[in-house]
Amino acid sequence: MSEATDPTDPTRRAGVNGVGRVLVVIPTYNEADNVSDIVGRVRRETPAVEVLVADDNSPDGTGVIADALAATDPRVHVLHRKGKEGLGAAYLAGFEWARERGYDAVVEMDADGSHAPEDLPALLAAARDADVVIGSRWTRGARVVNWPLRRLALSRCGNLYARLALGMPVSDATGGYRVYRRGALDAMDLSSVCSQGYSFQVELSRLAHRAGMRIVEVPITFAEREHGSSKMNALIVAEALWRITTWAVQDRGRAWRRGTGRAS
Ligand SMILES: Nc1nc2c(ncn2[C@@H]2O[C@H](COP(=O)(O)OP(=O)(O)OP(=O)(O)O)[C@@H](O)[C@H]2O)c(=O)[nH]1
Ligand SMILES: [Mg+2]
Repeated sequence: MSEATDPTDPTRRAGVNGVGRVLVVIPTYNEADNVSDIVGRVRRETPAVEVLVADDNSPDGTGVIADALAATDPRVHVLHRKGKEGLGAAYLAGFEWARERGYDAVVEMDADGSHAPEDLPALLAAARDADVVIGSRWTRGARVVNWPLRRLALSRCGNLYARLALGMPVSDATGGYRVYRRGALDAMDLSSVCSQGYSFQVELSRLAHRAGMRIVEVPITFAEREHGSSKMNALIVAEALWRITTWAVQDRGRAWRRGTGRAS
């Protein structure tokens, strides 16, 4: 039995101080130029964590590269999915994989290098006293590097809208660099999640907020990807706008029914 599959192995049980066993889930679609670099950086930066690459059968062979990484490092795992179903579905599958195997916390991280593994120790340190940690681009001390003005504007406006519409005290509700403690995953009704793209992050922020989870934001340095291409498109933005508006209307309806004494 290898170190990574032996539950009695002391180094494996120890995990990250104050947090426990941590699985970093990295969803990939056509990230052949990035996957080795990001997995290597995560493992070097935080040797106590394990990594799960959740690949949607990328035509560029990302899954094959990930398999080669897993073959040489027992703390790297690969979840091969049938085809492209969106970031949200890949994360939910990764969360389920982690829960089935008893991890204490799950990290969300993009494969394209936008989320620096060098920031991970700070996120994990914050997770000792939080249910959810969000690596934030829009909090004091954060930096956004090489992003075109139109992307900056989109992120700022999207976050402002999400915060006002949903009443969440979160500065970067669309950010995808996060830590969820196991208790948070258990408390949030993940079976209700319907987002596929960007709005997945907003939806999970909302679920965590509604479940009364302690959400802490940590400043990160976010950099534009250098290799490969973005999967962001107008449809993903439209989905986010539509869903945030729908949730805001539902929340107000619920508040109104509570105020008038009708059941929600
Ligand atoms: N498994 C899986 N991963 C995906 C899918 N779509 C995007 N990803 C991954 O999700 C992460 C974020 O995707 P990006 O294309 O970088 O999108 P983004 O970060 O929202 O947008 P940019 O800021 O433009 O890069 C990357 O690791 C992608 O490979 C998908 O359908 N399935
Ligand atoms: Mg990206």
